[in-house]
Amino acid sequence: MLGKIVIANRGEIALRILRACRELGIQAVAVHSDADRDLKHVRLADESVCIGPPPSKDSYLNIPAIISAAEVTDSVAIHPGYGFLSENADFAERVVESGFIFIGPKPETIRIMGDKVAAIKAMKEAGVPCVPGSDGPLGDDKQENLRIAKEIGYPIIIKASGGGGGRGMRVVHTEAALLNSITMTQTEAGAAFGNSVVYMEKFLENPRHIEFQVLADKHGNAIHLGERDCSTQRRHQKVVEEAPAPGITDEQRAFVGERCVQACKDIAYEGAGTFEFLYENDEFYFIEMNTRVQVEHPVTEMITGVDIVKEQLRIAAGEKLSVTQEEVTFTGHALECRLNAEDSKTFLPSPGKITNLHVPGGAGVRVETHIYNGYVVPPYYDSMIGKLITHGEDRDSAIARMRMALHELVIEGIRCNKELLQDIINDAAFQAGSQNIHYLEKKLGL
Ligand code: MV4
Repeated sequence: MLGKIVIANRGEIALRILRACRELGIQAVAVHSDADRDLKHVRLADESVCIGPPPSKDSYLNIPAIISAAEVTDSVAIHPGYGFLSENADFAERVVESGFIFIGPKPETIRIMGDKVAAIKAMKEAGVPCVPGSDGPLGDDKQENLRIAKEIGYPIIIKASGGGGGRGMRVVHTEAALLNSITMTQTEAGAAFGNSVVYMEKFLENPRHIEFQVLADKHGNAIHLGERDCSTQRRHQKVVEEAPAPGITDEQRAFVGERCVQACKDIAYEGAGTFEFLYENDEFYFIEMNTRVQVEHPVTEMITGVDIVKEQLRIAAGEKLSVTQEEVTFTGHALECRLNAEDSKTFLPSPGKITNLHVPGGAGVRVETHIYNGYVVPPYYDSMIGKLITHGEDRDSAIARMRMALHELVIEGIRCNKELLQDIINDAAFQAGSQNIHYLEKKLGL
């Protein structure tokens, strides 16, 4: 197993990674900004190193500072968590070049998946179902672009190859608007991502967002852990996630899961990964792959019993996956609510001191958070302060436990989105399941 690792992240995921290290007997180094000295995992880690001032660009995105921290602490590996440098191929490359293990896929794999055109090409070749589209970058032949769009059929969506996660996209409803929209998306993409390559897809009007979790080791073994439904989102920020996705059959799960597994083998994928799909009219369409551990990984852990972060650490150490596909079973249903330090109605961030905290508990309730009574939520970072996860024998039971967990939760001193989460959990439309990506924004009247 790994001797000592650097946790290159903050908040709940840093604590989650620290706990996995403890279970596996790995020493852990917390790196933190000046604003994060009081983070729970910093107190609990074996060692800690301050890597810079509060702004992320000077600390959690400061590549030399993080690599230096690994050097001075004699660490052997770096876990990037999610966000920050987790999907930065240049960072992964410099980690490896500096003689450390990057806990994630190979830098080349991260680079391919960050290039959406290349990612879709690789997945299509591997037999993963994709959205009908241009199957490559758009050139400057106007007639050819008009022809491709006509063949796909309007509405179409133009996406930046360097984008992803909702950045750099434009929907086009008519032929008259196409050429201008292509030019505008190219210009914006060039400015935002330093890459003006764009591609075209059929625009799906009311899809669900369903993603498959995979794990792959360095010995050519790959498995899937089923899917999560992440359709309940606002402005590309997920709010509630669940596993399994309501209404998805065992046959659909096995079919799509096996294609994801085959794709992992074809590209020699290593580590944890997520295949993102849009799901509409009983069909799955691949859109992007994430090469990191995701915020919502616990719902998959709850229904499979597989510890995804421990698997990441084992894979990085060169061990084989601890389970085979045949050993993966799906039990019950899990929900996750993201707790944000923000106003339930205005969504304005609400940093500050937590003056009173009561955390829910009981059977089937899991809380992933770094906050504690007296903790001060800093204003510099993402507003997510924790996650409530519930598991039950079926969806209704997971919902009932989430209702109770939210009722038990007390956070005072700052605003949080507990009321919004209660509104969703108590909404008949949510309870009916199979909400699509527009559900929450429509509910909020946006
Ligand atoms: C789409 C789409 C409809 N049709 N692609 C947004 C985030 C990025 N990962 C892909 N996104 C979308 N791609 C086609 N061909 C609609 C979205 C989309 C979306 C997707 C998932 C979750 C929330 C979303 C919100 C708005 C649009």
